[in-house]
Amino acid sequence: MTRPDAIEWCDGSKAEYDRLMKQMADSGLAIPLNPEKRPGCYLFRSDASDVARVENRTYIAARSQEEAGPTNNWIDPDGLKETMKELYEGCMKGRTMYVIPFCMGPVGSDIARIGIEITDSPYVVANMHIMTRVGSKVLKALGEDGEFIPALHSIGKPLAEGEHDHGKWPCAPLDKKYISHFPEERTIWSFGSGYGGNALLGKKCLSLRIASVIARDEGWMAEHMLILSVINPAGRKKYIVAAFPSACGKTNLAMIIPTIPGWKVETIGDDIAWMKLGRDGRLYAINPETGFFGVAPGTSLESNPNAMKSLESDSIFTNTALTADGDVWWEGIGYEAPGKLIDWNGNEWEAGKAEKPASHPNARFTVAAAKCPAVAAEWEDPAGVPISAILFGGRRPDTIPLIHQARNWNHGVFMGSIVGSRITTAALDLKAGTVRRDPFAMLPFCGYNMGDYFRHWVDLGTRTQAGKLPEIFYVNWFRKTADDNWLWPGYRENSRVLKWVFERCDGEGKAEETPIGFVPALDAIDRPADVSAADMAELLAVDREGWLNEIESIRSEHYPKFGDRLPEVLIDELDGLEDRLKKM
Ligand code: SAT
Ligand code: MN
Repeated sequence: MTRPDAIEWCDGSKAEYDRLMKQMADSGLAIPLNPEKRPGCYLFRSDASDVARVENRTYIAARSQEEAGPTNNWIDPDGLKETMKELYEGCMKGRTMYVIPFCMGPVGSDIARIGIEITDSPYVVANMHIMTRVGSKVLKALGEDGEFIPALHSIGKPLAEGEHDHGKWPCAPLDKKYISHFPEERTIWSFGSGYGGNALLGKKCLSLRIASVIARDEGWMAEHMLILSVINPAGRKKYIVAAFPSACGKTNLAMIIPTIPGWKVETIGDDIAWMKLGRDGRLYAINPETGFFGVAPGTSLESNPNAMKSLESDSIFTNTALTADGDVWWEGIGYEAPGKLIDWNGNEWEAGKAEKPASHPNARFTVAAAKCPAVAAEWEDPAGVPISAILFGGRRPDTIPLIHQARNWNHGVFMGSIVGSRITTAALDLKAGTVRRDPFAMLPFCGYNMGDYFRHWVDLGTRTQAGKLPEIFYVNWFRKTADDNWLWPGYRENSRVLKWVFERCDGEGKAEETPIGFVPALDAIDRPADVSAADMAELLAVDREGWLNEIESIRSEHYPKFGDRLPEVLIDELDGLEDRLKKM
């Protein structure tokens, strides 16, 4: 159908990676960075139309619209296939088709899944090498009749006889981009984009949208969560997963260096967790990926030293700025731009003179997890790590305290279902100041009806003994004072909150029972130097009026979206919360 000039099977070797990188550097698509500054690193600049995931071009093409549910773009699968087949017809002419056998999760783990991505983008192959396990070892595990998830990808820019890209990022125009999922067939078809989650099909497409459907059918969880371990001064270790909407610092938390003496955090993953009940009744998590595809702007030695150290070599940068001496630079890297730069569009850029940022706000780095100084020794354990706590969170300047703990499992599921961030600039259909709900941080990533997904979470709570389930918490690093200053310093100081979570999972840690759940006692969390006792009281207070407004917004705007698919127990949780608050 796609009629490539040549077909290459990817073996996942370093030689293959180096050969493709050299080929892309020779053609002008990749810019090798200065080997004295960033050995083994390359910079790519994408087309201006191809800089992020395209949610309005992302489809869940289930058999029925009801199956896709109220939060997904649904499209009839038969019609979509016809449209896309026309686009795919001859779309790889003049290019090489790469066949990438890849595995999400450690090869041989009983929770791992194999996919085969077919792509005409050598950039995708290189990124898949870092983000997944690619090649011969996967084919061997697949054997003659193993199961795999087919994932077809094309950048959608065939070349005519004698035509060349001339170093320009090839892709199709926005109205021809399709990121399509066929959940019943467990198949992915992507066309027209070469960027991130649109093109690296092992990530959001397979490990979240398709995997969430498989997980529902098989009784496990595919979640948009980081995984970390907290180690106390006595050397005891507990594992925590956390789901936050985008722009809440998931990667920073995953790699945090605690400010509290004697405490340590190690990284297992920064984006996706697959979780399954173990034979002992506890919930075990693996990170299906092998790398980090993180947002570069804002990443600095201050905000995330472990990421910065990981990026010293052997990394791919996309849409960052280039310095005169062949290094990368981005807004928030922690130092001034060293002289004139080349911006992400390839134009000259000078600090103070340019109107736009030098790097795109969604500029990315791709780097192997193994390069992170904080990576846990057990990060690839095929059995996964036992989870003690689940954190939900969002960007909420008011109402939601710094942290509170769920009363029980269903209350925790309720917390997950109301996750959201307050938006500061009006966007799409929302006014500035409203809360954009992003339940479980899965809004763009749940491959089926989200009401059924809530029920899947409720069901998990009935499948093991209560004492074995993780404790559930809601965190909010983003509280502000009435005059718009941060109440909490965030970043590394968030480790103080992780310490309280650790203690609560041990049945320790001082807490008060309130209408919204358990809240730390005023002296339970050691205060950072710039947080006063009064600040702490404000951070931990139960804002009765704020919560009653919150309940009203959930009851009238959020929950009705899910119709009769909304589990009854979540309404019970909402009613119970309201009753307790009214008695306060
Ligand atoms: O582009 S990705 O989907 O990998 C990252 C993101 O947008 O969350
Ligand atoms: Mn993500």
